[in-house]
Amino acid sequence: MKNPVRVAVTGAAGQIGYSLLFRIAAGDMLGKDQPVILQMLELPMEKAQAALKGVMMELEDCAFPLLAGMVGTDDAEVAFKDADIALLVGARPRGPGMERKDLLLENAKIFTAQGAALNKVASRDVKVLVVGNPANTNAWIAMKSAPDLPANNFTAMLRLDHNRALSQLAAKSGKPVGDIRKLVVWGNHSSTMYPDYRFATVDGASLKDAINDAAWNADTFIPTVAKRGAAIIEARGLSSAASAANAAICHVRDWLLGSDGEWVTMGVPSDGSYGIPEGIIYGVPVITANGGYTRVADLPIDDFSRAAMDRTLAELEEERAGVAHLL
Ligand code: NAX
Repeated sequence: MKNPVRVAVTGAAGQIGYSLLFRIAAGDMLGKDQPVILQMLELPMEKAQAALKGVMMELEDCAFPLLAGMVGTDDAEVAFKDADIALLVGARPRGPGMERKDLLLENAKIFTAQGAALNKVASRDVKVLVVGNPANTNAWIAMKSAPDLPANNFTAMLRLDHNRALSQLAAKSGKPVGDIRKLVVWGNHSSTMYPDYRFATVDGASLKDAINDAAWNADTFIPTVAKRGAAIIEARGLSSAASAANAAICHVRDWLLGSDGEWVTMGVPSDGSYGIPEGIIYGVPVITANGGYTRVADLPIDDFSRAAMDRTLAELEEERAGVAHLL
C-alpha cells in the first residue's frame, strides 16, 4: 500500500466541499490505489463547525478503504500541516450591497492568511488549486504570501470553463465530447474568459472547420460559456457545485497523474509568453506530466483572440491593482 497523501480542503462544509470530499476519498482524484488523509478547514462559527462535523460523520459512514485519516479544524495551520495538495475552496461570497472592490479586499485577507499558513506548515512541494472566487487573484495573493514555496505550484481553476466549453462544442458539432482535443480557455475565471477552439481537433481533423460558423463563435458559443454559471444559478437557485467539484478533481488528477500529452487548461503564473505579464495567474493550455506542467508554446494569436485575451488580462490587472497594497 502506498503512503497516504495529505489533501487539505478549505470550505469543506460548503456546497462544493460536499460534492468534492467524497470523490477524493473514493479515489477519483489520485487513483484507486492511493490512500488519502483529508484535512478540512472551516470557519470557526458554531454552524460551520457543526456542518463540518456532519460531513465527517458521513465520510466515516462511507467506510472508504482509501480514507486513511481525517482532520476537521478552524485553524489553517492545522489543516495545512504537511499538506501535499491544498484545495482552497472556501471564500467570502458577495453579500447584499457589497461592492466588487470590497469583495476583493475581504478575500485578499483570507488568501493572504492562508498563503502564509501554507508557507509555514505545508509540504515544501504542496500543489495548490484555488477554486474560491475571484480564483485567479486569490491564487496570486496566496502565491505572493508564500515566498518559500514554488510559485508555479499556485494555480487557479479554469477547468470548469474548459469542460463547459467542451460540452457546448460537442453539442454544436455532433462529435463525442471525449474525442475533442486541444481546446484552450484563456485568462480569468470570470465572464471575460476566452474559450478558443481554433486549434481543436476531433480524430485529427479541425473542429473549427467542421463547425465553420464564425458568427456562432462570437454570438453564441463565447457568451454561453461566459454566462453558464449565471444560467445554473437561475435554474437551480444555487451556484454550480457538482460540476465545480468535478472540475477540481480533473485539474488535480491531470496535474498529479499526467494528461498523457493532451492539452488541459490551468490558471498558472505567467512566464511572460503570449503577452501576459510575468506572474499574473492566467488560464493557458498546458500539458502535464510527473507532477509538473508545460505551457503549450507559440500558438498563433489572431486579432480577434488578441482582443479577447487583452480584455480578460485587463480585468486581472485591475483586480491585482485593487489588492496590491496589502502585499
Ligand atoms: P459555499 O458558500 O456553499 O461554501 C463555502 C464554504 O467556505 C462555507 O462553508 C464557508 O463557511 C467556508 N469558508 C468561507 N470562508 C472560509 C475561510 N476563510 N476558511 C475556511 N472556510 C471558509 O460556496 P461553494 O458553492 O462551495 O463555492 C465556494 C467557492 O467556489 C465560491 O467562492 C465560489 O464563487 C467558487 N466557485 C468557483 C468556481 C471556479 O470555477 N473557479 C466555480 C464554482 C464556484 O462558483
